[in-house]
Amino acid sequence: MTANLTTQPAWKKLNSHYEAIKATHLRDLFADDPKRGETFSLDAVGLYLDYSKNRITDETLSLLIELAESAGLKDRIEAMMTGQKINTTEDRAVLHTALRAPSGANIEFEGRNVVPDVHAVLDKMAAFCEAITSGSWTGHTGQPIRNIVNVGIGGSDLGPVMAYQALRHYSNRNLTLRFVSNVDGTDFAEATRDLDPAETLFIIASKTFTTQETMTNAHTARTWLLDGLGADPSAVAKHFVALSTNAQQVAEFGINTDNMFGFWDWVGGRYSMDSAIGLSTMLAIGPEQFHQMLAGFHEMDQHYRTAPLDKNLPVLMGLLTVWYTDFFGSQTTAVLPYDQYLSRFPAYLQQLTMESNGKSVTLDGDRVDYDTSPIYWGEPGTNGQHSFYQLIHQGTHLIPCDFIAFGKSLNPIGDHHDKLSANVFAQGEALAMGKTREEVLAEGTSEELAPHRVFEGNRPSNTLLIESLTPAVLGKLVALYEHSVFTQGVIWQVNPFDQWGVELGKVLAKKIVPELESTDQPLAHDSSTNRLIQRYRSLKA
Ligand code: G6Q
Repeated sequence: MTANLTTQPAWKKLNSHYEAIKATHLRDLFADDPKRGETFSLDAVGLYLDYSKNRITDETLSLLIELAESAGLKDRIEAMMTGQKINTTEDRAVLHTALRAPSGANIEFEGRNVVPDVHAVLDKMAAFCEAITSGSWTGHTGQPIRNIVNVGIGGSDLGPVMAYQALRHYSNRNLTLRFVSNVDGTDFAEATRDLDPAETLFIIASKTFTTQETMTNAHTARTWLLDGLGADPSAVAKHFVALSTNAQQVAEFGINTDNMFGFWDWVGGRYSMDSAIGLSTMLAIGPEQFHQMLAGFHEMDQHYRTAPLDKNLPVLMGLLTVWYTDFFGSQTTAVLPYDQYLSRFPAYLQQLTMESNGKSVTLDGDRVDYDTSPIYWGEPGTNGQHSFYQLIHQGTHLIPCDFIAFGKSLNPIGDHHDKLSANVFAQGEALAMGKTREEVLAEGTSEELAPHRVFEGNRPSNTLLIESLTPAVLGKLVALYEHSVFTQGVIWQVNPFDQWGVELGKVLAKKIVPELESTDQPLAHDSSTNRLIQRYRSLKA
């Protein structure tokens, strides 16, 4: 069976509407409506979204909203936020919004209010942070902890890395934070080469506590520590803590479960940076600011749940993504933060967006006959301008861009910030308006060079303009994209919360490890894989 989305009335209307407006230029839309910049903007929960530079009209928006309504978006949001098992392929609830609910809230899952459990863990994390920063928690030799190494991968790494970079301005500079994720030994070696084991704490972050990469790095960390501290196994207790849902595996590894910070089955890996997985973030910025971040998340959750669909930031952004992906055939979306602190934000979003909606069957198992998640990518501005922006301006692909800009710099040095901000506004303007042949010729460019210097324009972008990057704002931004992804998933009828696509490679890798360790084990792969393994064996020898 194929999915029924494209046969729905709202979809069909969008199709005809697309045919009618696909040639309309943003230049004309702005010329026809001097108030467009105001009409197509939304100021909510401290974020200002200008979405006027999108190839949309009032009609586009009402049809997209109709599509969301016919998909039952409001009910799906309620189902998610009230703990229904909407992750049907894994039979799980999806309650990351409970991780940032205020302590008095009541969110029930299987008859139990989970909010007190969430806050008990947050309190335990805060007490631990206090013990580390005050120096009352010491290492095995009595020295205070100065280095924190988070060992995790995927959802147990990308959020913590991104948040640490993003909130560095607010961080305790007495602590050195490092992140080890890759099973490539280089990652561990470089992260630890200048650290003193006596002052180093490893946070083993793994929901399952069985992930090959993380367990390999965790064992290497233990060996490194014991080699450095004289092989007394009791040292592990003072230098290792675990973030996990799997107490049994944590104990088997040798970490006292008193030093384990738990979370729950209903927290997906890529939705977990605000759970115990955020311990490194809390250590860096302190419990109070971590709570401000959670409050920011919660504000966006409330907005998503209660604001009308046409005044709802994540809904608008999600629907615009559907509009470009399925009607304009856009394959990618660029996220371009004009803030160096957000340098890892696009990488973080790659997992959030693509692992969530990179699916080709619906919840019912039917094959889709439309595109799902675009490819997300990006780099901070202005650096990207000196590299790949050429393709966004004059290439053959239509690439919707999300610009993220701030009114105030956290490092207000000279006129840097005005120059930075001038660039972000200029890029949005140039992409939308372009430069016509007439304008190019009027500047004195020769006929011969003119085609090279014409900018077609009509390239869409959103601009988020925010006062400044605070912990609360980071929470809001992450929740904005989480819910935009959910909105897209609801329209596309896919399950944004499983990731079966990563399984096959993992299973095969497990099978190949012994084949690489052996020199003569017979190989039964395809001829390409067999030859690669044989060549690897001889290179290794
Ligand atoms: C995220 C994915 C995946 C996961 C990692 C780490 O949504 O499920 O990226 O986070 O595979 O898993 P563990 O935390 O169990 O080690």
